[in-house]
Amino acid sequence: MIHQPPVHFLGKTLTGQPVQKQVRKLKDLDNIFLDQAAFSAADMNRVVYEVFSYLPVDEGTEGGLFFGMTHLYPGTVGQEFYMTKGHFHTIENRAEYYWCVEGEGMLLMMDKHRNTWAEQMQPGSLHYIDGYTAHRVANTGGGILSFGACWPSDAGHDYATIVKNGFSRRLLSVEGKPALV
Ligand code: S6P
Ligand code: ZN
Repeated sequence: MIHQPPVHFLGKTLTGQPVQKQVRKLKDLDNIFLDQAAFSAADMNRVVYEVFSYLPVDEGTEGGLFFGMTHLYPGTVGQEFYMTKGHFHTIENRAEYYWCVEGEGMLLMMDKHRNTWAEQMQPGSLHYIDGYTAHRVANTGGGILSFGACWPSDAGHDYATIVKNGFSRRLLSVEGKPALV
């Protein structure tokens, strides 16, 4: 028997069933940015990023894989670039791949000892995120930043640790250029 694939990956996005679309607005990113005054003054309904995920098995299934495309819009809050919330995986040893399709960005990673480093994202860059490593992406360019992700279906997302403690370093826009401080 020959089957049509249920989901199509069209350049930058996914179509078909079951694709889940998630929209994160500024109001969903409370306690993420450093400059709380700039954050409060901003439009809370501003869309910061959209994620299209293909979840072919139930969340929590051991041995399966999920696939996602994230579109992160350009912008800043105070001196910080628009960025994803960032997370550890709930099953901490679960790894992930990110790869950049369009735009310019920075992948921030932080290990369990709170050492933080960054990798530059540009079209074609492939990023291996080891287990036990928090990950967050910032859009450092003037256009949209689109990247793919592939992660184990039982990884889960621990956002709370990042909301509470943040990353140990921040990516700031200093004279328009990214600086990890
Ligand atoms: C899932 C994977 C990505 C992110 C997406 C948004 O493990 O890392 O699909 O969910 O880039 O980032 P965040 O931190 O809001 O989940
Ligand atoms: Zn992840």
